[in-house]
Amino acid sequence: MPNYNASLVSGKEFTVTNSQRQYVPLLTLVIALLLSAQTQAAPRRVIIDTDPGVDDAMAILLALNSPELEVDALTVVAGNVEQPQGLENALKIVSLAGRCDVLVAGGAKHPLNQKLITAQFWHGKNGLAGVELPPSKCKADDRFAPDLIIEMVHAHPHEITLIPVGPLTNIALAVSKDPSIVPLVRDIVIMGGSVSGGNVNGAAEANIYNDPEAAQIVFNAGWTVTMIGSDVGERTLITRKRLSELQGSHGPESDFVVKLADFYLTRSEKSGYSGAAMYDPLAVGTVIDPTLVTLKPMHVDVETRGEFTRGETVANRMGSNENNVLHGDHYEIEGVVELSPNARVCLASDADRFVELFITRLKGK
Ligand SMILES: [Ca+2]
Repeated sequence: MPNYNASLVSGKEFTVTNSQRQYVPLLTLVIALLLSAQTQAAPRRVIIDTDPGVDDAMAILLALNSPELEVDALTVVAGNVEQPQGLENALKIVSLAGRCDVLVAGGAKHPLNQKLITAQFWHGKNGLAGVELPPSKCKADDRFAPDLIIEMVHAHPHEITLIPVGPLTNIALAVSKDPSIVPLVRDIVIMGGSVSGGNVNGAAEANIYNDPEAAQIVFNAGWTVTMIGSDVGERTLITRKRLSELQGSHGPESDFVVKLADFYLTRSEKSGYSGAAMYDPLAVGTVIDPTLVTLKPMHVDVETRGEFTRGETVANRMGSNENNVLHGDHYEIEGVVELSPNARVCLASDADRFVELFITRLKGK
């Protein structure tokens, strides 16, 4: 029997006999199983820094139900609700999911340099759309959240991805106390900011607006921040039609998500949206599957002084600033000053594929 030409690898021809050919499908299956086992064996460690929060709760449940992630801890920051309420909410969410193995720690109770602004208007009186979950069977960790972050990053160098989905106070406190964690963090993916207008006002997105000084510290800490902004979150909507797919599935987690999303949709519809913005869940989704988003390297600074723009993320798309030099009574442009990117800014998402992922992961849970 003649040999047949099996393949060309790197331009070099090789041949496989018919007797060898029968093993090719088997070999392919073994390789696929090995790759799949490797993927399952090495989920990515994450710490979610959160102010739960309706969309926080959805983000946390997405993470807890995704085999690509190992959620080591939830660290709670004041934001949508006061910190004690946020801590109680986080504990109830992990308890609902039967995941008391996830550490839950309370952190900052107020922003670095301004008064706390809470958001019961958007998230309900208790931050969870008024849904009363059963008391938590899980207990809070005693450590202050920024200290827990520092300890865990040192315990697992280059392994932990931080996913901050609230004001950046806890993260700023952690990197200010111990800047050596910065190169030891594998990645940091935030929900916050925008490159095309805010959701608090014309300029600022809520998480950045609620602690601009902390955000400026975090963007310039020396790592590359992946920024999933509100402008993309607003184009990544869960609609009533998609929500109906969860309605019939009846598990404690999916029932909870249906109630949260219903409240959130009602509020969003009153504000003219056709669905509810998946702000925090999209940040988690980006860590699960980076192909869901389009990212562009840019340098981002946070405006901390502007009368109308405090809390705006100012993203430089050109990678440079003009260099203006004083000549007598006027300035003259003398070339440009290069700016290194400190962020990967999300410009777009594959919204349908993300919502599909979200529903698939929560269905029947
Ligand atoms: Ca949040």
